[in-house]
Amino acid sequence: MAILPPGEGWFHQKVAKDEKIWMVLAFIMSLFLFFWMIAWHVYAEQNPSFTTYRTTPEEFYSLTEAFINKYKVGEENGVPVVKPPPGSDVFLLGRQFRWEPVLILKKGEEYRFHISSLDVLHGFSIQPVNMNFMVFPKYDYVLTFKPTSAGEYAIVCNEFCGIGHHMMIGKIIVEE
Ligand SMILES: [Cu+2]
Repeated sequence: MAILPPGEGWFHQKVAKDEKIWMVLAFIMSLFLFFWMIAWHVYAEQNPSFTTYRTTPEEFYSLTEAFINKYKVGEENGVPVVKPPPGSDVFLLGRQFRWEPVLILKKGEEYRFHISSLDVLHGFSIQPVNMNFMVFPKYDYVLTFKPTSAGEYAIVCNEFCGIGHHMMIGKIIVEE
C-alpha cells in the first residue's frame, strides 16, 4: 500500500512525455541485451552448446568409477589420472571439494564429456581459457569437447560450494 493513495482517475491520465521517452529507451536497451544474450553464445565461445540428461549421484558415481578403472594410468595427490582414447566418453565428477579424475587428452581429438556433481551445485571453469558451465547434481551435462592447444589447464570451481571451495581445483592435460 502506498503512503498516499493516487488521485482520482489516475489510470486514465495521459503518460507524460519524458516518461514515454524512458519507456522507449528501456525497451530498446532490453532488445539490445536480448540480442547479445544469443549472439554471445555464438561469438564468445565460452558457453558451448550442451545437452543434459537425468541421472542420480549413485549412477554417475559408478559410471565415473568404471571409466577411471578402465583408463587409469596413474595417480596425483590421491586423484586418479586417466587417459581415455580419442572419441570416447569422458566422465568428470565434481564433489566437495575436488574434481576427478585428472584427464590426459590429445590435442585436436574429440571427446564426449559427461559432467555432474555428487552433492551440491558447482561451477566448472577451465582456466586460462575461461569456459564456464554449471554442474548440477542429478544432471548429466553432456558436450562435445575438442582441445585445440596443448598444455595444462586448471579446472576451478566458480560457484561457492562450501568451506573448501577455494581448494577445489582439477586438471586437464592436453598432449600434442
Ligand atoms: Cu565447488
